[in-house]
Amino acid sequence: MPLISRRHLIAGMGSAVLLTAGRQAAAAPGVTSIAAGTRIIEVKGKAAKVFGLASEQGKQGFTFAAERQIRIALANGLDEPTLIHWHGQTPPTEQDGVPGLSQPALKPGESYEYDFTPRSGTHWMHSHVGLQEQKLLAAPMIVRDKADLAADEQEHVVLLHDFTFREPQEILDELKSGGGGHAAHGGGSGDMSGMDHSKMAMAPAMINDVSFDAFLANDRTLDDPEVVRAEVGGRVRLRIINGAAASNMWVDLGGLAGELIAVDGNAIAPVKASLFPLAIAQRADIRIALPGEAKAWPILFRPEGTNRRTGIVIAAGNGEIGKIAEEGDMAPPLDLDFELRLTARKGLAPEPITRTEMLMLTGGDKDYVWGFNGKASMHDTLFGVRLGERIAIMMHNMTSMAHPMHLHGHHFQVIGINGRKIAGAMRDTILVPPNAAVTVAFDADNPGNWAFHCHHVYHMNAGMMGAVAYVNAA
Ligand SMILES: [Cu+2]
Repeated sequence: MPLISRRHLIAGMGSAVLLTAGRQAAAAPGVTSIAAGTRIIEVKGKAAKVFGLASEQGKQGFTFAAERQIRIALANGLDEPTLIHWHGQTPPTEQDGVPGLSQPALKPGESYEYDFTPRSGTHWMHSHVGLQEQKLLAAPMIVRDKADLAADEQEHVVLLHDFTFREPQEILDELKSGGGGHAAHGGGSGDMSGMDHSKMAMAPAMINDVSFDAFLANDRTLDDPEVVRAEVGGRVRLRIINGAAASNMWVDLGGLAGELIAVDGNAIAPVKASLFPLAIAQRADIRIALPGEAKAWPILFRPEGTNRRTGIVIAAGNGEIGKIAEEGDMAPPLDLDFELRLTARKGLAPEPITRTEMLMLTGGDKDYVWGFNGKASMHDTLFGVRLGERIAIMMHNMTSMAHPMHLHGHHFQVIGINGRKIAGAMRDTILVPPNAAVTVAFDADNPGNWAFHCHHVYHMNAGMMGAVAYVNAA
């Protein structure tokens, strides 16, 4: 490895990774190195030590061209075990990065090489160990296909986070001890005043069970937002990733209109709007044709159930950038109205469903135990499937909180929302709001043991995670 890139790595990652960097030097040509390490960011004028996933160039995350095989050398530069899941990718099961299902976590200083065929789209990678995601152990993983490369547009990736200065374990302990979700619920993060009550579910819903110190867009808050310089009248494609641990958000283009062209890395029939729901772990590719004037437009990301927000600024020409307030209108809870409007560009092939599995999403009582069908899980098998089957999963949320449900190793089509049949989007994560019933279908074409879980990191660590296991028996 040339000295210059090592220097970048040192600058980007701190000395903890230096040892690992030396080892990475031996990586074969064509292998992309990525190191889990610590880094310092500034949040509201205070230094915060967080985790990160830096490439050799010191950049967080990476971009691939779809045509080439991915070879990734992951190095653990942390002083604790970690393992990274390639969210949205469909590698062989042993490369999926889930301890207990695919491979053991990497100990400090250990490396592992991954080697799989990439799936194009806006994806990301994040730790699947404990609560590390809350400490920002996540980064974009963009795979561009031929059409992306040919498009006459400026691309910009935005990774969203919710941020706390507290130790995530302390938050989980508090949630588990002091009256469940309500413990951390004071302080207004779930304040319903000013809410659009027509959007409320039948049961009293809880929107947020954790209060955050800040919300970040590419690690920055609105007092110092990232500014994306664009051409007057130009075209911009935002690849937005909700990497928050526990916050569903709205993407608010303000005075601009955009076209949602892909969700979770899958093309859809474009939908024009200014406000788009983006649940935890979901991705949205939004194409914006900028008006023909030199002006700066804030793009806001608004966590549901709060008046807080984060954002970036798209500045066309010499458009002047004004100060943007960090508080605004109360954002209503996400619902599935928008989801009903989405249609996959390429859905599942017409084929009968082999079997429908029913899953009740349950829990969230005072003990803060979450799970399926009344039982907390972690790596337990929820149901078995056989290679070649078309499986439908009908989820019914019996709890008072929304759950962004993620299936590993597959992309599913949303085929039913509250009893209404649709040929919806292909996704890997779907939000199931309180009282809602959502049905998804997928083809069992990737043998293994696959995690199926709520992507709210505290719910997941409190039992709302299980496995879909391939079985051979006839
Ligand atoms: Cu959940």
